[in-house]
Parts: sequence; structure tokens; C-alpha cells
Amino acid sequence: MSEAISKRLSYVLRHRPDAIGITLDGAGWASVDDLLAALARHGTALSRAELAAIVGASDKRRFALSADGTRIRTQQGHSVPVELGHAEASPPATLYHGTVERFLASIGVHGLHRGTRHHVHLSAAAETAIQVGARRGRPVILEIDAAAMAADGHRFWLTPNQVWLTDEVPARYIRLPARLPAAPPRAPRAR
Ligand code: HQG
Repeated sequence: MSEAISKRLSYVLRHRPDAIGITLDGAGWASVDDLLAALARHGTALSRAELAAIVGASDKRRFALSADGTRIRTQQGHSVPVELGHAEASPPATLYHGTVERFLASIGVHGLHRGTRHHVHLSAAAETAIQVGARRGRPVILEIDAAAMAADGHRFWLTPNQVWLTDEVPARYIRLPARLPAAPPRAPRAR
């Protein structure tokens, strides 16, 4: 139940606030009162305590409540125009991106693009990238030469929940690591 509500919150706060008739400010914040009233009008009655519990339980700290508890936003992943004001930061030498094999040919030519999101999402930990890639199938982990990107003037931002953001990753900074997750065993061929 709360996972379904969490997904609905992500959708509304990142992509379609208009779907329930609320607005976000320039930094992506919505009024908690407006959000709860709008959700109730659209069939998802939720108390303030239940909302706080969902925010606290989110595995990746997707949501943030303002210090006074009156506003809520998602930390990244928007397609609506917001300026989140995340801190620009100097990245570790290597960052990781999890994807799947079917995207590799295109990524090899075009690099990593942000698609409908505002940024390309990267992580300092390879394990995180494995989880991100696994949403789509057998994960493939790309190593990003973040040190070279930064030296060449690419900018990076770090969200409070430790997602590294950048505008794009040109193909020349992307390396396929040697250690890929093990392939599933092949069925023996009939002779
Ligand atoms: C791929 C979730 C072809 C890219 C996760 C990815 C993350 C290309 C997909 C966060 C490409 C975009 C972000 C190119 C990139 N050609 N495919 N040139 N460039 N791609 O969901 O990084 O649960 O927008 O590899 O956990 O997968 O939403 O980005 O597979 O943190 O909080 O295009 O979303 O967090 O997919 O995931 P996405 P992502 P939440």
C-alpha cells in the first residue's frame, strides 16, 4: 500500500502536479496541506503522520520535508521545470551508471543522455548502479571517468541522498568494466 502511495507521490511531485491540481514552487516544493487535500480529492486519503512515515521509509530518501514540515519535494528525477539548488560538488575519480545491454550500442555512440529527466544520474557506489540497472533487466555497470569530465569542465551536483547528477556523459568518458555480472547458464544445445 505505502509503496503504491510512494509511487503516486513521485509521479505527482516529479512529473504531473497538475494531475491532482497542485503546483510546485521554483525549487520543486509543494504545500503539504495542498498535497494532502488534493490526494484526498483524488481518492488517496492520507494523514500527515502517514505521509511523514512514507517520507521516512523511502529506501533512497526520495522525498524531503521542509524543516518546518509544511512543504514536501522529491530530491531528483523531475521532468517538470524546477531548480532544486543541489550543491555543485567535485566528484570522485570514478562514478557508476547502471543500465542494460540493449542500450549499450546507442550509449556507445551518443553517450549518456538525461532523457526526460533533468540530469543523468550516477552513483559513487557500483552496488547502487547495479540496483538501478536491475530495474530494466540484467544490469550492466558503466564506469564513468568523472575526474576527466570534471577536468574538462563538466559540472556535477550531489543530492542529499547521494545521487550524482550531471548534464550528459559523452561516450569518450564511459568504460565498460571487465567484471560484468555473471551471465545466466546457457541451456545445452541439442545435437
Ligand atoms: C538509458 C531511479 C540509450 C539509461 C533510479 C537508463 C535512479 C540511454 C535510461 C534514477 C542513453 C534512462 C535514474 C542513450 C541513457 N541511448 N539509452 N544515449 N542514455 N540511456 O530512469 O539512470 O526510483 O531516466 O542507461 O534508482 O535508469 O525514480 O534513468 O537506462 O536513481 O527514485 O536510458 O531513477 O530512482 O532511464 O534512473 P531513467 P536511470 P527513483
